[in-house]
This record gives sequence, C-alpha cells and structure tokens, in this order.
Amino acid sequence: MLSLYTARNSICTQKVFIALHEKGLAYDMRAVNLFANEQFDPAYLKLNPKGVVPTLVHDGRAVVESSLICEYLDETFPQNPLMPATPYLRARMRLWSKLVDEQIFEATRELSFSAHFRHKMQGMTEEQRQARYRNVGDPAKRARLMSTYELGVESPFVFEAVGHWEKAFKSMDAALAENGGWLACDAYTLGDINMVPYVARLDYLALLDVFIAERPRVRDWWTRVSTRESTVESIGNRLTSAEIEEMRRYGSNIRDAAAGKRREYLSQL
Ligand SMILES: N[C@@H](CCC(=O)N[C@@H](CS)C(=O)NCC(=O)O)C(=O)O
Repeated sequence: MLSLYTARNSICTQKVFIALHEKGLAYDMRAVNLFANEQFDPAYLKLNPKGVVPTLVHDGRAVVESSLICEYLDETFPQNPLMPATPYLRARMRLWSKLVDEQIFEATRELSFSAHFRHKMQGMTEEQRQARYRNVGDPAKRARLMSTYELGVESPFVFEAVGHWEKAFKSMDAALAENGGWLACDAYTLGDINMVPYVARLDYLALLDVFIAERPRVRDWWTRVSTRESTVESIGNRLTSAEIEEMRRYGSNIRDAAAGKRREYLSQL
C-alpha cells in the first residue's frame, strides 16, 4: 500500500505524481497544510524529519526526498521503467536530479516565492510569520526565506535563481541536441520528469519565455512533455483555474524585473 503526503501545488510532489502515473500505481493521498505549519507537527516530523513534503509511505515505511522517491518507485515496481538500462546512462540521468536538488528547486522556490507566496505570507499575522521563520530548522534556508519575503525580486537570491535557471536551460539545450530530444539518453526518463514540474512552474508564472524564447529545442521538448498525459494529470488537472490565474497574475508582475536580472547576469559573463 502506497500513501503520499503532499501539499496543494507542491512542486516537489508533482514529479512523484508523474512517476506514479507513468507506472500506473494506485496510492492514497494525505494532505499537509504548509500554511498552517502542519509540516512541523511532531507526528509528521517522525516521517519526514526536515518537515517538508512529499513523503511516501510504502507498507508502513517512509521514503523521503522526491528524487529518491521516484527512483524508489521505479526500482520497486518494474513496469514501465523510467530509468535507463545501463549504469553509465543512469549516472547521466542523475545529473538532472542533482541539478534540481542542488540548484533548480531553490531557484524556482525563490522566483515563485518572490512573485507569489510572498503575498500569501503578507496575509499571515506577525506571530504566524515569526513562527514560520522559527520553524525553518536550516539557517541558510531561513535567510533565503526572509530575504525573498522582505526584498521580493530585489533579493540577491532571486538574481542567483535567474543565473541558475539560465545555466540550466543552456545545459538542457545541449543535452537535447546530443540525445535527440530527451535529457538523459534517447528516451523519456526520470531525467526529464525531474525537470518538468520546475519548468511548468516558470510557465505558470509567465516567466518561461524569458529564458527559452530563443531556445527552440527546449521549447519543442516542453511542448512534448507538457502535453503528455502524466504531466497534464499530475500538474494542470490538479490545479484550480483560480490557482492558475493567480500564478500568472503574480508572475507577470515580476516578469520585466526577471528579464532585467537575466540581462544583468548575461552581461557579467
Ligand atoms: N529536497 C526536498 C525538498 C522538499 C521541499 O522543500 N518541499 C516543499 C514543498 S515543494 C516544502 O515542503 N516546504 C515546506 C517548508 O519549507 O516549510 C524534496 O525534493 O523532497
């Protein structure tokens, strides 16, 4: 039996939804309300000590970290494999999950937060906001959260985020050329799945064109993966039209600033 703990519009969970869908696996969903700080509930922290979603519970045992959950699912349930057959190609595939875990998740969170969630936090009481800061166990993560909350798109972390995305799209473009249209090898794998929710978030925020307007190979990849049934069912169909509209509205507000940060980043190279 599989249970998945997730929050509404959780970008990290979306790749797990895609993997579950591709593999045709049934599961039940447990909601964690991040804005009510439920991720810090002691019972949840026993499953996921970092206090984040997603968490997969399989036959009573918790598996954490979305990239690891996807690999766990693929190794445990062999149907419709999502990893390449050879160790070399699997190592190449993992470069994409590493990129997401080390840079792209935070880069997307900073852009998303400065455009959108920042406004939701402004609706919290001062006490709730301070509780939110206190609860973030990792000082580096707290500093980022406070900076993007206070400075919005002018936070240095947003500049860093734009630089990370620019580098990522450059790497994607090169990999797609090398592999004939997929990121890790000549087939759709967890390499592609790892990137999909993050690129989707940029698209929902109306920021994707800032980076890929002149990258036809990446645009073609995005057209193919964004219309795939697993993507549509795992991301778009789980969002309300109000949530989609809200992301577009808030994202559009920082679009010019993000494009300006990209030009500034490129001028420094
Ligand atoms: N590296 C982790 C990151 C998980 C993560 O940060 N999840 C976000 C939602 S996408 C979260 O739970 N945030 C709650 C918080 O930071 O308080 C993974 O990929 O599973």
